[in-house]
Amino acid sequence: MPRVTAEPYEFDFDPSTTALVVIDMQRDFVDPGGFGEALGNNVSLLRRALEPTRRVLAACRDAGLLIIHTREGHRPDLSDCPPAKRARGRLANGIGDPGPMGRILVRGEYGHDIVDSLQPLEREPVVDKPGKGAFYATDFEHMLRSRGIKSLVVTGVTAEVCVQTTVREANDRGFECLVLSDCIASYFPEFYEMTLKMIKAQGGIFGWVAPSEAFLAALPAAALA
Ligand code: TIU
Repeated sequence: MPRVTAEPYEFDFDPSTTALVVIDMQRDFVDPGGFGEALGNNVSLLRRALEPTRRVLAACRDAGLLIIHTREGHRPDLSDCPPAKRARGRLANGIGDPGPMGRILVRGEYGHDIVDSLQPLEREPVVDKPGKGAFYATDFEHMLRSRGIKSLVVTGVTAEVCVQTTVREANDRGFECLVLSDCIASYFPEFYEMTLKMIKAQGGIFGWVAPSEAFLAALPAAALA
């Protein structure tokens, strides 16, 4: 079984029961001129994760791993957006309002979609989620269970919000999560660092952490081809 040199100890995984999860790499969070930047965030901190994630995505495609992408957002009528979520932040332009790249966090809008460099292939499922976690109010868990998935290799943004929420949800459901340290990112450097520390603390309370290089070194080429 492939073994990744990871923290707090080695991460063993079977490629046939492992999925790559790419969380919310959406234009509105990551691209210059999007919602995230309009809120005053420095998107370059998020963009650091793009190229390592692109390499991991390519390698997982070659290896034949299941790849699932997620997007945070809502139906155009906002019927799946809790009023509390919409009100939070007292934003002049918040969820559902016109933004620099279309209506903010609304499905079908340009800004809601995934960045060009990480666009899903036709065969790769995309989970549209109304919350921060990928499991809440989606068919994500059903897809993983249907495919016999036991382990998740986790990438995406932001570290402390959608990545952590998803990893915590996955952990409680019995999935083993390896978080790739250079493939997640936050607008807040201290939140990024603390996310990695939290996940691997106490003997891996939520999972494992490794740089993508360590995962790629362990991933057999064409594992499932
Ligand atoms: N995808 C995700 O993390 N959604 C957020 O709202 N993140 C923030 O950091 N705000």
